[in-house]
Amino acid sequence: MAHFKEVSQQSGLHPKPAGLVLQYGTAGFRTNANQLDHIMFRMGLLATLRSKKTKATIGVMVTASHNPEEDNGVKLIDPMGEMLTSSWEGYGTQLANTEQEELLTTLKDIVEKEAIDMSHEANVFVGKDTRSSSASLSQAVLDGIKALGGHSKDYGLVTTPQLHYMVCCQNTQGKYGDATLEGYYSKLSQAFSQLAKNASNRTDDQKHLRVDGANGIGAIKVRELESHLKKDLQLSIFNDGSRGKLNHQCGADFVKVQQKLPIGIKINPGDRCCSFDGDADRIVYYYTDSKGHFHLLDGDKIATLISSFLKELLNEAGLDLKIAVVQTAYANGSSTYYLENTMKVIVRCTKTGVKHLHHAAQEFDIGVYFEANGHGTVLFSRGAEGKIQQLAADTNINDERKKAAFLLQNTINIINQTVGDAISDMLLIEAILAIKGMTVQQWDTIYSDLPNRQLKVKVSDRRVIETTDAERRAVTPAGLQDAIDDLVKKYKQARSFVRPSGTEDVVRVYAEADTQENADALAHEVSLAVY
Ligand code: NG1
Ligand code: ZN
Repeated sequence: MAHFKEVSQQSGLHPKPAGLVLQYGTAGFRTNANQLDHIMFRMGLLATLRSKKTKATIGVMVTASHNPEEDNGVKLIDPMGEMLTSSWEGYGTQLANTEQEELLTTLKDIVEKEAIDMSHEANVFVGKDTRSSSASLSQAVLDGIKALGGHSKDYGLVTTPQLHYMVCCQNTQGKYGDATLEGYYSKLSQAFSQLAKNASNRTDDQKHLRVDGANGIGAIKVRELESHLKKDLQLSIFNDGSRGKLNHQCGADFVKVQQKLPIGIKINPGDRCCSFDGDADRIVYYYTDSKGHFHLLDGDKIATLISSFLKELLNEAGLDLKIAVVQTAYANGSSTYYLENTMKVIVRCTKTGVKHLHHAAQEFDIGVYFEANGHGTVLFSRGAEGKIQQLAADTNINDERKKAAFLLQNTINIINQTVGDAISDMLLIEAILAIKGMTVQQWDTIYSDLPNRQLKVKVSDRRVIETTDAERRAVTPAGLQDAIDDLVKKYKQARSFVRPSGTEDVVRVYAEADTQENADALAHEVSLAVY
């Protein structure tokens, strides 16, 4: 077929370094940017096949999120704006690793196995982050799409969640919104302004939020959003890319893991601040107190704030909908305890990786999911959305129920349900704090985090560690879990687990205990047991 000939010719311009093996992991492909040109071309091919197979628009995002500037990566987005289905991740790995001369055979194998009608047209949306390598790498994706005869739309610089949003809008014929940046900003900012109407007498201080943009795409996009927000929210943007390096001593991952302020931010005690990561799909909040101590409000605190807000609204609206919070093993033990025992909501724990949380959240009327690192969103089932819309349209209900239904309706509109979105989460958090008249310190006191520590350990082959029970226990190598159990017994309120990272060549160690010293000591001892 003509297209295969074109692929054969074009792939020569994006040759694979012989012997290089990479895997489609929890966040697609991610490694040093200079190893990725052939991967990008081939992911353009894969996205085109996926589009022909699903008869829908597919997304390809070029980013390495919180990784250093020298890295890059790519992930595919499925028709409803969700991550690429697991059954196709294997094709991604196959295509990535097949040597140059075998590329057509591998491609044809996939076409045959999936019974893809190659005459069907293909549409692919492409986006990229601000890394210096992203321009040429996204061009390689576009080349791959073109070689297989697919149509592409290049959104250029966008956040990861913005591209997910565009794909979903496109495939739902605009029901979710317009597949444009303007559409995205207007939908979110209008919902914010409706919610903010329910906040009384906010001072300028209360409206003021400091944002660390990680020197990445989020800084550019939050500035674009600003002009849509009018005076409802005032943003001071730091690390906007004009001086510093992407993710270097700043951004959500740095703040969460180091538990300290990012570089380049000017704050006074009590000021409310947040940090985005390099592709703006994660957010964490923080402040310093009068003694200069740093306080972090991570994904767990965010999930608690959002789920308690939603639960109160459901009560006020008189709606009987099942709400659950989905976490991973990294969730602070105090948050799980608070959610289960004080708030009495259902809590689920899944493996690390947003797609696992997303799937678990889909099982409930309302599923709030957040990784402790600040990646998360809220999913409303179709039935739940229907009931909320119906109630909002009902003229025979009292004012309290009417108001709750109105707030729920706008909460749905402010949320990007396709994936965790720093901008959308930021607006929802700001709206909740405003409506509740709550300061960041009051939010922080909902529960106290158990002191914790995360460490990375370099080992020769991290894959020797296999885990079970949502990654909370290691089954191999033999004896490792027993050693961890023995160490944990030495400390109070302690918990620890290890797992191989899906995005870096390291083993991650997590520990929590009654004091920071003990959490640090436990994490250190467990990392010695991993060697
Ligand atoms: P790995 O490297 O598999 O731990 C990290 C994050 C995940 C997820 C992915 C994708 C932690 C401990 N892990 O995965 O939660 O966000 O990156 O970006 O934060
Ligand atoms: Zn990210």
